[in-house]
Amino acid sequence: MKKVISLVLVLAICFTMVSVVSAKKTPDIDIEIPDATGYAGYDVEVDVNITANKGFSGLGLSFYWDEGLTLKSVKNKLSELPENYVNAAIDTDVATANSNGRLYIGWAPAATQSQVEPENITYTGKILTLVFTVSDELDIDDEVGVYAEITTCFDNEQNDLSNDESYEGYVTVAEKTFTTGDFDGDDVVTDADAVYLLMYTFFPEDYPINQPGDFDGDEVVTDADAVYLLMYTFFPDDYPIQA
Ligand SMILES: [Ca+2]
Ligand SMILES: [Ca+2]
Repeated sequence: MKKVISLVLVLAICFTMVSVVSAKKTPDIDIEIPDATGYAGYDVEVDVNITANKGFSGLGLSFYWDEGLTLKSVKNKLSELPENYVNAAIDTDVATANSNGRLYIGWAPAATQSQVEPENITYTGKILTLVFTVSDELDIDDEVGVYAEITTCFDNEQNDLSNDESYEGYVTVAEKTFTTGDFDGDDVVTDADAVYLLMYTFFPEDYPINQPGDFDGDEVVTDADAVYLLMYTFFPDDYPIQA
């Protein structure tokens, strides 16, 4: 009989534990900053993803980062907002963010249209990409952090969805093993590399690139960069590429 009772107890404990574990609440809002690999003196892209989202009508994020990273630009992926939203990320002033050591980004219903009840945004996925320049004073294997906090988050009934979490991702400095401009990996920069980069712009999965491909400095990799690289092969002095 004792054995039966202990068995029942054990089972009861197990069930309790299972229910405690399964009752662990999914956060109303959650974000992640995946780790990235960078090269000293080069730009590195750090993504910010929303991984859980109950549905918000306002969201404010605050970012800061370790010395060794300088914010260069913010690429905003949360562009398809409902009509009555403003997108504060577009107004981000990178110079101010660098001098303050903080970047604030927010999304909220536009004040002028506040009579229209805002929809809740339930988007999950990449919301923005922070582009940093990695200091050329950093050494291989150095790790520099990018940190985020949710400063405000609410839904269209003004329920507070924010939390006290802080999120972090790290850029690890790797040894630069590529020759700048050499996309096909034969160690010399030729028109074949410009063609490779052009193919990348059409079929990125079939033509993966081993290094940053933005040569004209507009922060996106397009056919213009392939043309720039081609011009470099003819006129390297007029079309310099980062060594
Ligand atoms: Ca090559
Ligand atoms: Ca470009």
